[in-house]
Amino acid sequence: MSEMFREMVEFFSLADSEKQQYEAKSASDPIKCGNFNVANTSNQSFTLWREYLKLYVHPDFHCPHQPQLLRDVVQEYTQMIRVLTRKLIEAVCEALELNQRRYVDEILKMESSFQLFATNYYPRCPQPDQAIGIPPHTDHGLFTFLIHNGVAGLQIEHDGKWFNADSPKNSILVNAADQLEIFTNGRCKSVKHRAVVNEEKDRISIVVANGPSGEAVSIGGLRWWRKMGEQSIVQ
Ligand SMILES: O=C(O)CCC(=O)C(=O)O
Repeated sequence: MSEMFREMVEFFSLADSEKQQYEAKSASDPIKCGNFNVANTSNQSFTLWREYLKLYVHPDFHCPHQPQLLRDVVQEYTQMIRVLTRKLIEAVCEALELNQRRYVDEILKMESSFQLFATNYYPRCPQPDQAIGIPPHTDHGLFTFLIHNGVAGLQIEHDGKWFNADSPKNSILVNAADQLEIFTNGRCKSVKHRAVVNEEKDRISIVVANGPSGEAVSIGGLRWWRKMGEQSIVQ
């Protein structure tokens, strides 16, 4: 993990001219970075205090050429996360007493699953109450895996209140995401979260979002589960 954070620091320390080539032009760019802007939702405006890099890493792998070791560490880490994701899907099926575990992996076409790697750099902020790292949202995909450099900042919403998610350094925090909620017919709830900033320490988080394949036919599970005779999850 320390190698990963070293590479992220190196990326964010590159000259602006180097990073500019990856500046986000469209949401679907396979490599994009950006920084410090304003995000508007229907009823709120947020000042974002962060720099980010986002990469589509599977089924096709995209990565900047600099820093030199970035490619290798991202490839190795995301490959391991894909293995973990498939194991977690199996565990969810087991917990829900689904007998069709094999088919779930097939129907989601996990062999060619969609995977996004993102890293966020939140420098210390002189007025943390006037800005946010990332506004409240839920993630696309099935599971999101998050690690950080030992500085707290992630908050999770529960019953309309925000709680600090103080996961220890060197641990991986796993969030349920939107497609898992759909796929489990609401049994696993997609977690609403946000990142706050602080005035004392720089924070870096690394997030890997894992979805089914873009080729998978609608995982709106109900019809499929009915066909498979899994009444327990349908009800
Ligand atoms: O930095 C964090 O703790 C949260 C990151 C996050 O929610 C995201 O990248 O979508």
